[in-house]
Amino acid sequence: MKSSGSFDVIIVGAGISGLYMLYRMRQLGLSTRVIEMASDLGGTWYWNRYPGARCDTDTMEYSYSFDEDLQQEWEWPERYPTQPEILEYLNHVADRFDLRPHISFDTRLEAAVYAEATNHWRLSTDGGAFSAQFLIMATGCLSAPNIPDIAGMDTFRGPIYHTARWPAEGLDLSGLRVGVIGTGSSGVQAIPVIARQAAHLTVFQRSPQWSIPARNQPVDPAYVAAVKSDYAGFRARNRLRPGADIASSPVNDFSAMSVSDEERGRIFEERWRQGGLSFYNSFNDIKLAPESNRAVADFVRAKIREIVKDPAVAEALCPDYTFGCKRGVIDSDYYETFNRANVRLVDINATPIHAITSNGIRAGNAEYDLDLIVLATGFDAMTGALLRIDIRGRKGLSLRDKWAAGPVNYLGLGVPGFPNLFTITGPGSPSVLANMMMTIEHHVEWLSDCIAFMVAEDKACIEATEAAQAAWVAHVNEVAADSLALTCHSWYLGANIPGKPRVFMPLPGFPPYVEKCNEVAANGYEGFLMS
Ligand code: NA7
Repeated sequence: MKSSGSFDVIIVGAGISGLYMLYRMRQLGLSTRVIEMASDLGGTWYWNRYPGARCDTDTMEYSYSFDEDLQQEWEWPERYPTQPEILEYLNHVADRFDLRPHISFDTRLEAAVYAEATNHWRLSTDGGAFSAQFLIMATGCLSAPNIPDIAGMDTFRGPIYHTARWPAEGLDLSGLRVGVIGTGSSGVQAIPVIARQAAHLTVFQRSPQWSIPARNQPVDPAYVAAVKSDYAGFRARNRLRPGADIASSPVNDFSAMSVSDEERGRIFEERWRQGGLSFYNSFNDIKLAPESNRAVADFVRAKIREIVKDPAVAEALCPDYTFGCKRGVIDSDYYETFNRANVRLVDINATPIHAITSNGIRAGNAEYDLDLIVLATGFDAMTGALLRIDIRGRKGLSLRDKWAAGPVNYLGLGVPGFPNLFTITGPGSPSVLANMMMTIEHHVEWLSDCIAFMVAEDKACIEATEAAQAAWVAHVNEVAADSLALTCHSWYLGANIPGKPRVFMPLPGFPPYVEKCNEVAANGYEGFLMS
């Protein structure tokens, strides 16, 4: 439904964050509207329909915890939920809590301007004008597709699809020669499935990938029963953990270098067999200590060489950069796929892509004939979705100008100069480094409590102070400084987007972040000015 009008709260985006925020705002009795550019709800899980798309977090953790009946009743079939399963779940949630009538679909926010006289935001969309006291940006941190600028893209005679813009009706790839550019999480999930469907697949790899076997499997009914016997306790314990998937495989709280070579190998093997991102928990320092990092890197490279039969292909698939400095990737038969006769790997570092032609892709001295090109090239992460909208705060200050040298804010939630505007999973938030679902719930609950406080205290305006921002930015930089994640080119740093400022955007450390947010609220929203 398209519409316009004036509301207490406008939420931008009907994904996991936006739906839960809407639920909480309705509970507070506030007039609320969600505006969503897609034709239906789901956010990430609406858009990412590429073959093999699924979440890399355990299904028992990747669901809302706010309603006991919901979490008891919903059943997930496998260890990792697929895109259609998550979309079905989110649709169920929207219907169950009567959220759908409050969402305007097919409505793209173009500009948001803060009106100081009324403390309201005025929004222009392609579907009408809106205004609201509070503007909640639930626009997602991996939602603005990165479309590379490759010469000749408009000359290709076949279709070109970004993985996050895959046709809803699906694609029949049988008999086609497909080219995939990009080997991040999306590419690594899509490549094995495309290889099984297509006549031929050419993978254009810029950076080889550190990938761990997902070991997806049907859920274990005994495990599900155990979790459901005390789901609240399970969630509460997870809230004290830095990441997802740790419940079943906790961090071994000792250094990789504190054990013998034999014991280290045994532990890596055990975690490799278990699969999933908990492989990163094999030891407590594989992302921090260079020697431990080298040990895990050598282990994974040995696995790649063992799996991939052609030694030259295996070498091209072996990363030489820090293990864990990019977002962790898990797979089902990714490296194995390169043993198939219909799959070819093109290392575009050795032979760069020069152009897309009418027939395919020209890289190095070769031209690869293709019928379809897939861009698994990722996203303008964390800031992209926000900065594609013209957001103007006090005195016409533009968010694009404010963040020209990189994003700055307070708690990853509020930006000085932009009163009554909040971001969920934005820069400075720990979301992408932690359990995404849990951090989203945390942000939404904290913001709902803050707005309830303002309503109770009859406050019209809240704004983070410059001093709080300065201290927060210094804190994020200090925490991130120890991380090996700073040592390579990644979307955490904006390094995947030409011209984007190189700033480490997420905050490492979810549980301490929650403590800090609690402290801020307990001290009357310290660091924010309310009037
Ligand atoms: P990612 O992880 O950003 O991966 C994108 C991939 O595309 C990666 O291999 C990039 O290489 C490659 N890429 C990007 N731009 C280009 C150009 N211009 N030419 C060639 N190759 C390119 O995105 P995903 O969608 O896979 O995953 C995003 C997140 O979703 C993931 O982290 C999970 O949290 C879920 P690069 O590594 O930059 O050299």
